[in-house]
Parts: sequence; C-alpha cells; structure tokens
Amino acid sequence: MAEKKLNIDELSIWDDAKQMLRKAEKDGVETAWDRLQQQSPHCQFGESGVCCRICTMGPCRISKKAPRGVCGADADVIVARNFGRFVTGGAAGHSDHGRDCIEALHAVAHGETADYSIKDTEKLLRIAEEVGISTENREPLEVAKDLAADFFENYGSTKGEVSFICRVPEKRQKLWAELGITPRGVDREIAEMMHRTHMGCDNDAANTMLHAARTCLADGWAGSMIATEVSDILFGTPTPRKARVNLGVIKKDQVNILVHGHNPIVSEKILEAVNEAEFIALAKEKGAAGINLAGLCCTGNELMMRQGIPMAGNHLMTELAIVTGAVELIVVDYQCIMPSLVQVGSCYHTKMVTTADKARFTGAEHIKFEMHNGMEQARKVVRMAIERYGMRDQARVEIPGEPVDIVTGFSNEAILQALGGSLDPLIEAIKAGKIRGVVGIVGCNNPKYKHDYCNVNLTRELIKKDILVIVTGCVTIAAGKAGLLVPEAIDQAGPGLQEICGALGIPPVIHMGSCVDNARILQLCALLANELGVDISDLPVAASSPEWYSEKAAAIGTYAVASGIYTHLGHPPNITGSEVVANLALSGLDDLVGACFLIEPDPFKAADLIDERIKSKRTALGLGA
Ligand code: SF4
Ligand code: MSK
Repeated sequence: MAEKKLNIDELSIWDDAKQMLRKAEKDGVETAWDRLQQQSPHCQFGESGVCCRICTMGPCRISKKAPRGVCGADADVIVARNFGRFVTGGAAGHSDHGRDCIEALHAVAHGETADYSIKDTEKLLRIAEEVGISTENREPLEVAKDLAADFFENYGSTKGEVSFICRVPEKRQKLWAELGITPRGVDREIAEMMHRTHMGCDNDAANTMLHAARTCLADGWAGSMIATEVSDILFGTPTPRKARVNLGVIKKDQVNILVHGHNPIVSEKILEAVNEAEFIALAKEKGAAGINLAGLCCTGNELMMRQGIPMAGNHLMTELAIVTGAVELIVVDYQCIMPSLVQVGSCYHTKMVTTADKARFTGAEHIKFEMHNGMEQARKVVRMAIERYGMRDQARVEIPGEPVDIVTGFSNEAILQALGGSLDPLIEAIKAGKIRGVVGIVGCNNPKYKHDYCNVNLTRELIKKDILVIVTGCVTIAAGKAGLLVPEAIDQAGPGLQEICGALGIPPVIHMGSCVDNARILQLCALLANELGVDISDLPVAASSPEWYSEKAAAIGTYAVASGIYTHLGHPPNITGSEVVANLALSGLDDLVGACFLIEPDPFKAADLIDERIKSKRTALGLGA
C-alpha cells in the first residue's frame, strides 16, 4: 500500500468512484492511484524523452553535462526515435485489432466458421464498391472474399497506398505525396519505423517525425478504419439506441459478467451466450435472478453502440468495478487491461478470463477464442461465471449509485439518416454559425488527473460555445455520467446547438464508438471537406484527448494532426527534452500539414484556445466567427 494516505475526494469527480475507493481502502485493495503515488516523482529523463535504451552501448541519458549518447545521438534524435516507437506501438495495437477483424471476415467468406456471419450486407457491398471491388451479380460471400483479400493487402507493401485513400480529399492526398507520407501499408510503415529507429539509421529528428506521421496515417486510414468497417459488416452498423452507464449497472441479485478490451469478436459471442435459455435457467438454479452483462472501456463501447449493453465504467473504473464485490467474472481480449485486475479479482471471488494468445495475464484462466469455436468458448465463460455466483460474499457487496441514461449508436450512416440522407443540413448549420464547429473528444483516463474532471469540463465548455462534440473511447462514459449524452442535455448547450439538436432530437454530444472508431470521425471530416471542396485543415474542427495515457491515443492524435485536424492534449508526450521535436509538434507541423498539437491541462483554457482556432477557420472560410 502507498505510504501516504490518499485524499480520495481529490481523485475523481464521481461519487461511484469515490465510494469504491473508500471500499478499496477498507478491503485492503491497491489501485492505480496508490501505485501512482509509489511511482512518483517520475524520472525526468524518461518524462522528457531523453533516455535512450536502443542499444547496449547505453542506456544513455542526455543532460547538459552529457549532451550526446555513446554513439553520438543528441537529444533531438533520441526524443524523435522514442516518440516514433511510442506511436508505432499504438498504430500496431489498433491495426492488429483490424487484422483480427479481417481474419473473421475471411473465415466467414470462406465458410470456415458457423459462429460469425455478415450482419450488414448492404454495407459490405457499399464498402467493396468504394475500394474498387465489383459487386454486380455477385453473391455477398464472393464479394466478402475479395474484400478480405483487399484489406489484408493494406497491411503489406505491394499496394502502394492504402485502400481508403479514396476517401481523403484530393488536396490532402497531394500534400501527403509531396511530403512523402502517403500511407502505403500498415505493416510496412510499422516495420520501417522500427528499422529507422535502430541505432545508426534515421538520425534526423524531423525526418523521423514525418515517418511517425506516416505510420499513424496508416493506422487511421487503414488499420483502424478497416477495424471499424469490418466490425460493422460482421456485427451490424450502429443505429441510435438507449443505454445506461456507471457502476450502478452492476446488479446485486444477478450473475455479473464484465467484458473488457477492444474487439467485438469476443464480446458479441459472450452476449449471445448470456441470452441462451439454458444459462438463464442455470443462473436461476444457482439462486441468481438472471445474468447481467456490462462493458468496460472500448469493447464496452462496441457492445453499447450496437446492442445497447450498459457500461460499468471507463479505464480508471475497471479496478473499482471489481471492488463492488459483485462481479463473478471479467473476460478480456486486449489493450488497456490493467494487469492489476488479476490481483484485485483475487481479493474477491472475481475470475479473470483471457481469450487471446497475444494478451495473457499470469493468474488468469485462458480460454482461447478462435474463429471456429467462438460460441463454444463463450458458453464455457458464461458457465464458469454462473458457477462462481455461489462463491460471492453478499456481505462484501456494495454497488454505488443509480445508472444514468444515455443515447448511443451514432455511426456516420446513422448521422446521415438523422439528417435526411445528406450532409447539407449540417453544412448549412455550420455556415449559419448555429453549429460553429465540431470537436472530437477521444480517449482515456490517467490517474495524474482528477478522474474525468478535464473530460467533462471541456465537453461542457465546448457545447456552451455552440460547438458540437463527438465522443469516443473512455471519454464517452464521462460524458454519459455527466448527463451529456441525452437529448435533454441541449439545456447546457449554446442557443444555436440547442436549436439544431433540438430539431433533430439528438444530444449535443454524440457518441461515435470506441477508440478505433475515431476512423468514423476522420471519414466524417473527409466527407465535409469533399462536400465543401476544401481540405480537412480548412474545416472548423478540432480533436482533443484531455486525460490521455496510451500509445494508441498518441497515434490517434498524430494521425488527426497529419490529416489536418488541430489536436489538443492535456499533457505532452515525452518530447519536451528536444526543442526541435517539441517545436515541430506545437507549431512547425502547422506549416507542413495545416494542423499541430495544443498542450493545455486546464479544460477551461483549452476550450477557449480551441474556440479561437475554430473562429480563425470560420473566418478563413468567409463565415462569421
Ligand atoms: Fe546510447 Fe546511442 Fe545506444 Fe541510444 S543508440 S543507447 S544513445 S549509444
Ligand atoms: S480503452 S486507449 S483507455 S480510450 Fe480504448 Fe479507453 Fe484510451 Fe484505452
């Protein structure tokens, strides 16, 4: 346990979190906040990015006294290399998730699985046509074979450019070509970044940073975009629906199963299994009123967007969900799953089950999900959860609060439908200044911040300024708990946004999905730019990740900037040790790609600065500020 007692009231803005933090303290459970205290203060060399561990002549740390590593690399080279590898980790995570989705599509198309199928044939055919695959007089499964093959090729190096380059506005395509950052293939850019950052290879910081941008563009416009589109094809394109959020969705009298991670390939099967009559009967036989499935983080977002399954919490709520003492089993796929969940689970009766060979946790039970056995494995998981219900100590159960209602499911297709089939009403509202701009707030939690303080306050401030907010990833739960994801939240918006969202019956904060689904926002920006005949960087739009923590969030920020979207982060990546890299990120990129990063920890100041940027873009387009 931490040496100094934590001031729990300072750790989160939420009552459910604070109540569970008090219970964790009482139950002797260590959380991320305790461990942050143990890890503080952080190493300054690491934090500023000037620690290099790339070869065994080092590790080297750059300081005034020792301005170069053993090989002669200076702070600029070391910081750029570290940043390049950092975002490459994120691009690899999203994109490998995308590859798993293609494998599922391939298996369905080739008849290798009875457990998965194509749920949105119209989208399959539409996407196939979009990337140049003929659909005329062809069976959907034949088209699916070709689409899977095309998407697999997006990972190699033979295509020359990724398939969804066809969505990118022409001006942007030309700019990328001039800069040499057109994404060619996911694996190619990732491998090249690892090559460039080997000792004695790319020793020009700006050049390394440009390849970092290219690698992230391969994530945004290929890996993530493919993950999103294939998930829609396999599991259905989201449409608006109601759902509920916060720890109150966990049920005292039911078998509680939490899904955590990112890929719907596992969580969709778990959902099917919990609805099977045999298991509901078994749960009742064991004394439970039923089986309750709830989500965490992004696989929760995926299930909520498509199926309306409730969300128990975001990144920093994952340990606290187990602290309720009412969770029988947590089943995970990959990414953002704290290793500590095994230990927290062992303080109660909570079993952790892993499903992917690439994400195993010591102490968890491994039930490997493959294309041919998804349903069989899901049934094993659900049966295991039911069997554990009898092990629950009801005296230790404490479930805080009542769930909050939200509306979810805003895919681009759903938005277009809400607008009557064309973007014109949105464009007219932007031109008239009723919607002054659009900001995508994405991403995570980080215990270095008061949990969700920045996420919620930035969202509130922007809608007050008539800026439509789109949320994805863990910010979604924050916005939902704050009551911002329901149509009634227009009361908190400016008059223009109130009028437009009120007329459409939609919330002023729109939920668009998980962290890979930021690709939906890229596509929406491209559609708007194409419609207006401008580049993405000309639009009154911005992105933000106020409480980010992950490599993936940094990759998202980088592909947003390289796509022309001004991007706010609450704190910088580990780049402050190099003036060259920091200046490039904070201003230099604006000259190169028409957008850059803004770093501002205060959500109120950040809202003003984003507003300034939106004003300048509106003015340049000849619109009123
Ligand atoms: Fe040190 Fe250079 Fe090796 Fe990095 S690559 S550890 S700076 S010698
Ligand atoms: S899960 S990357 S904490 S959004 Fe996608 Fe949440 Fe950030 Fe992970």
